[in-house]
Amino acid sequence: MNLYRAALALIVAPSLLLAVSYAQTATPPQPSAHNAIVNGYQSQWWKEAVVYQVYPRSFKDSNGDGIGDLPGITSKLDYLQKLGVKVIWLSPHFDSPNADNGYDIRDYRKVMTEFGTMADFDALLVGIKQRHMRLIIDLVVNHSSDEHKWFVESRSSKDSPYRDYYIWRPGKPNPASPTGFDPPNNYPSFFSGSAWQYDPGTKEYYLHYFAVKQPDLNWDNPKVRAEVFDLMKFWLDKGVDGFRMDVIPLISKRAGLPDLTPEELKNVGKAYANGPHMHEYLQEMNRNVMAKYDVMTVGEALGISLQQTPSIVDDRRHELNMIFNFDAIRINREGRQWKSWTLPEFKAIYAEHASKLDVHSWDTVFLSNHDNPRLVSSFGDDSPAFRVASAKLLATMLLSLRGTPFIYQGDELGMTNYPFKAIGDFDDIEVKNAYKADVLTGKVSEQAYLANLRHMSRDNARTPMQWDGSSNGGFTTASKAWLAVNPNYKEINAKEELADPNSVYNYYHRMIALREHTPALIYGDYKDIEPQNTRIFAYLRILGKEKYLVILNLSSDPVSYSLLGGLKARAIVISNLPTAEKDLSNLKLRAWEARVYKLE
Ligand code: TEU
Ligand code: CA
Repeated sequence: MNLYRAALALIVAPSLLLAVSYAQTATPPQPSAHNAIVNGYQSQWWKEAVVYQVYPRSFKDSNGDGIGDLPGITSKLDYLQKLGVKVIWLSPHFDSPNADNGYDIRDYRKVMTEFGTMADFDALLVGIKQRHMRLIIDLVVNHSSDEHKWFVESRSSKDSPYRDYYIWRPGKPNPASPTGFDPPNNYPSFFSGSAWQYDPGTKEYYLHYFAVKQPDLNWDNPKVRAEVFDLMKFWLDKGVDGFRMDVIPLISKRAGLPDLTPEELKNVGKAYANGPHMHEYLQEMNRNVMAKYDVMTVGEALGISLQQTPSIVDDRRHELNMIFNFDAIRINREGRQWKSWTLPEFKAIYAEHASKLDVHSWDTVFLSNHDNPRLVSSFGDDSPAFRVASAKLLATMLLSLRGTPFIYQGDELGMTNYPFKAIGDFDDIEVKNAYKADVLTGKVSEQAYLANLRHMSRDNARTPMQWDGSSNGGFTTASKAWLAVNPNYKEINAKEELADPNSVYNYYHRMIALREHTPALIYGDYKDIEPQNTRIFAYLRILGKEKYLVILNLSSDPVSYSLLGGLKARAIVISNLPTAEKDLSNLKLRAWEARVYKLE
C-alpha cells in the first residue's frame, strides 16, 4: 500500500468516523497510558487547548429581543474557529429566573427559554464538533434556584422527602426581631447581608451563600450527590466534553455550622471552602462520572489557596483536572475595594505557582472572566495610545505562561471597561445588594461606591460583544440590548479587527497558533529571570534544548533593558511591535512592548 493510499486511508477513515460521531454521543475515556509523557507531564488535550469563555447573554442575539442566545453563538462559530481556540466554555445556559444571570438554575436538563431550545443546544454542539472544537458547560451545584422543584418541595413542609436536599435550621429565639428569631449563626452572604433566609412557611431558616434565590444544596445527603452525578451524565451523554464547576470547594459545610470567628469573617471564602467532606465528594464524583468519559474539569476554587491546590488537582488524587486560583486576578482588590499593586507582587504569584504545582498538578492561566473587570482596563492601559499594544502584551503573557489559558469573550478585541455613570446603569445583583447594604445605609458615599464600581464591577465584562459599527455594535437588531453596549463600539469591534492584519484579534490568532505548535510554551519549565524589576516581566520556558524567552514591558514608558547571563537570541518568534533587535544585552523596549525570542 503506497504512502498516498496510506495517507488517503488516514484522512478518509477518521472523517468517516467523525461524521458518524457528529451524531452526539459521549466520548469514552482515553486510557491516559497512551498519552505521551512530555517533560514529565502526561500530555492531555485539555493541557494543549486554549479555552474561550462565552457569556451567552452578551455574545450574540439572533432573534432581535436584545438578549444573546444559542443560535447567536452558533452563527459565530467560524469566528471562534478562526481565532484558533479549541475549547468553548459556555456560562450557564439552563432554565433560570436569572436572579444571578443563570447561576441560579431552576431545571438542570432544560435550556433557558431566552437562550433557545434543546435543539438549538444540539445544533451548537454539532457546529462546535464539526469545527474540531470541544464544549464544556457550567456545573452550578453548590446551590440551585429557589424556584427549582427540589426547593419548592423542600420548603413546603419539614416532612418533605426533599427537606434534606437543602440546609434548614431553626433560628435563635429573639422576640425583638421581626421574625421572632435571629439567624442560626453569623454566616454572611457573598451578596451582602446574612447567608440565612427565614421561611415563614415552616418557620425555619435556609442557607444561601449567595443570593436569597440561590439556596445551597445539602451535599451531605447522598440523594443530592446522586442527582448531581445523573445530570452531569445527561449532558456528557449528549457529547459535552466537560465542566467548569461553580464555587465547587464550598459544597461541604462545617459540622454543626459554628459561628465564624472575627478572623474568619475577614476571609469568608476561605472559611466556607474545603469543608470536611469536599475531597471525598469530589473523588466520589470522579469515580461515578468523570472516570467514565474523556472529559475536562476545571473548578472555580473560591477560598482555596495555592498550597491547597495540589490536593484537588494532583492527577493521582482523581478529583479535578485543574482549578481557577484567584490570587493573580484579585491582586487589584481588597474585598470589593480596588487597590493598586506592583509588578514584583504580580510576578511572585507565578513564581509560586511554578514552585508549588509540579508535573502532576496542572495549572490555569486567566486574568478575566464574567465576574471581573475587563483585562486591558485592569492589567493593561486602555487609553487610546496604549490599548492595542497592552492588549497584545497581555495576550502574549496569557498564552505563554504555564497552564491552560482561558480567554474571555471580547478580550480578543481589546474591549474595555464601561463608563458607568449611575446605579441605574448596573444589572448585577451583587451591585444592587451592596448598594442597599452600604450606600443607602450611609456606610459608603454613592460617589465613592460608583467610582469603585467603574474599576471593579462584574458588569464591565458583561456588556454585549461588539461585532461591528452598526447600532448596538451589531449585537442585536433590537433598539435596546439587555445591558448597554459600550459606546466605544464604533472604534472597537470584530469587523474592524478581522479586516486589520495588525489587530488585537489577529495577534491573538498568531499567539494561539504559536503556542499550539511550540511544546515548550505548553509543557516547558517556567523560570522568572527578573523577579524584582518593577516594569519588566521576563521569563523562560524551557523544554529540553528548546528555550524561549518572553520579555514584557508592563509600563507606559520606554525601557532600556539589558539581559544578563549571556543568553543569546536565535530569533524573534513574535512581537507586538515591529523590531529586529536580537542583542539581549542592549534592548530598547517601547511602552507595553512584548517579544518572544527563541534562544540559542
Ligand atoms: O462566582 C463566585 C465568585 O467568585 C464571585 O461571586 C465573586 O466572589 C464575586 O462576584 C466577586 O465580585 C461564581 C460565578 O462565577 C458567579 O458569576 C456567581 O455569581 C457565583 O459563583 C454564584 O453562583
Ligand atoms: Ca435573543
